[in-house]
Amino acid sequence: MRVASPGLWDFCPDPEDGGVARGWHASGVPQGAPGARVAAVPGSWNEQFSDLRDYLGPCWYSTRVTLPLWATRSSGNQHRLLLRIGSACYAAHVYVSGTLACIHEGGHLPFQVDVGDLCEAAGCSFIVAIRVEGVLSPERVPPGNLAQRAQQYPNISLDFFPFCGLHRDVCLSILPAGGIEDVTFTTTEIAGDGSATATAVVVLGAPADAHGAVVVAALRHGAGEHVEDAVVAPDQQRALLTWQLPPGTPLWSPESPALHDLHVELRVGGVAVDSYALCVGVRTFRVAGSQLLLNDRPFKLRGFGKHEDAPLSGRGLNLPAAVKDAELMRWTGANSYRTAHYPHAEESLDIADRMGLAVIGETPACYMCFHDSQNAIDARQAALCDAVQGLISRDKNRACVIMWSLANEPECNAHMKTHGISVPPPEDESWKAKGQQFFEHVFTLARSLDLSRPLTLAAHPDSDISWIRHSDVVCTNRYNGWYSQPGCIGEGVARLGAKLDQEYAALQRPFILTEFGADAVCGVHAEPPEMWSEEYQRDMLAAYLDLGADRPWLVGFHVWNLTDFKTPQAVRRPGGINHKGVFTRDRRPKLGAHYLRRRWLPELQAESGHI
Ligand code: BDP
Repeated sequence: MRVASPGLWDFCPDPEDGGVARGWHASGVPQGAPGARVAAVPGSWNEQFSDLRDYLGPCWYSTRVTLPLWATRSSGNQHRLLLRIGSACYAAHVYVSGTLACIHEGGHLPFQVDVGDLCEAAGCSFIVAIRVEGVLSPERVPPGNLAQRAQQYPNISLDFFPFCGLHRDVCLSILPAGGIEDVTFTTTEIAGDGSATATAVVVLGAPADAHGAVVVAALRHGAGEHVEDAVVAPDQQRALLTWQLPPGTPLWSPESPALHDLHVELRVGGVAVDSYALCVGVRTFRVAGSQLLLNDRPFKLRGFGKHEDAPLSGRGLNLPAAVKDAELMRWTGANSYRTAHYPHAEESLDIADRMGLAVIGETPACYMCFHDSQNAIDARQAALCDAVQGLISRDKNRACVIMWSLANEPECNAHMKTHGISVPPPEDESWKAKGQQFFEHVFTLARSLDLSRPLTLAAHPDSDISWIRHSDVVCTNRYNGWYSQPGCIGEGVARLGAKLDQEYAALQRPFILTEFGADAVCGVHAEPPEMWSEEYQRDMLAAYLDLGADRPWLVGFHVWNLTDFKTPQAVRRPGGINHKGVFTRDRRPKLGAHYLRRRWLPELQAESGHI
């Protein structure tokens, strides 16, 4: 059940943070209050309101919800009523009818709270009021407002705008008490004859009673159906179901993204009391030596890093933009992308599952740094661990998600200097050891949650090798020919090739270039090519892609970026835009996009058997 989302909410900035004192948490934002207006949800307030473009402080959203009678407990139903918020950037205080239901920190991931009792007390109709703020702080992930000012505004070293607001849908879901709490579907093996083994672990919200329960799960694709069941013994809460699927079972891959409907039913005393349905793919993905294997066949990634960013909606869910971006990726012949630099909307993953785009799912840990107080580092580690848990539990059943990226470009001192942040003297190398401990903890957590996907972090060239060693696949972001060796693509790429060869010799595992590219201001041309022209961007992409020719361990190329995107204001960002997109922010192709299509589309067509 949707709660006025997508829709218009009463909205008001609250720079003095006096909303609770004024009673807005109980009565909602009054229409006549100074600054009060309506705001679109989902959406970023920074794109909707000129006076709030750079405002990151507290704002209030409120709406009245009226439940149908059958959804209240007074109807005799003992169900749970969960209020689910898809993404609030960065932190939210959620009030139901004036009572604080929950406080949540961290954007880009859903959180939910059982509001059954609060709603029961309030009756059928009540106010949901949410105070959202995106204040930058060294203790948040990503960090901002570090003691040293970044040379950009707002004061964050990130290269993407810190959009704020209710960015995804707000829903109420009604669940039976003690029903199906969680399902984890995994393909464990694909044998040489094409048969496959898959499992589902089903967890109940409460232990089964003295008579036990039965879980029945059907896996369907077209006319094929495979039904398994498992008994949940009294007092137990879990069931394990295993399918032996015959040869010929359709597998998920970018060239043939077969999905199966998984329908799970919980029966107590022979009566169905709950059911849950989701789409899954039968597929395996793993590292073998220096190769990636999808369904036990070598797989190479062609694609992009991309943001959630569009005019007007900002970082808010924009379904037409999500569909368009997937279409544009396919138009170039791409088969994959990375959700830089935070988890993207579930709807985007629905599209990727269905269209066959393999996804590297990234946490919001962009530019983690280790030069400030241990308290701040610990706070960021705790916030990142929450995000890792939230991300894996949200996306673990996605066929499209092949790998988790636990961070992007953790900061090393050399990198921080480029952001204008002063760093400890070179002899102080304590940041390396602090980073190593930090990543050891985070990678161990991720491995305890999901052993079926490789782990990585998208490294900066100067990231310490002790951090990178935690990765099953080395992902590395490189800008030779742009930030280093500017104007000299040939020299830059030659140096990069030599450096990558050394790194591979030390690390001996698959490498992916998760970022490379050049800013091209759409419409700027130059012959011979020079920086900021479309020709320079095109030539740089071509030279990087050529690096793969004699390096079989270089198994992926993700161009930075699919589209131009909004950034903080900085001298290197004309118009507050990063121009490394091969499409503009309004999704028009530059020369680089046409080049990629010429190079990649034949590969995609050959893989799909279309030529
Ligand atoms: C990389 C970052 C990315 C930036 C990119 C750039 O990972 O967020 O947008 O550089 O400078 O360092 O364009």
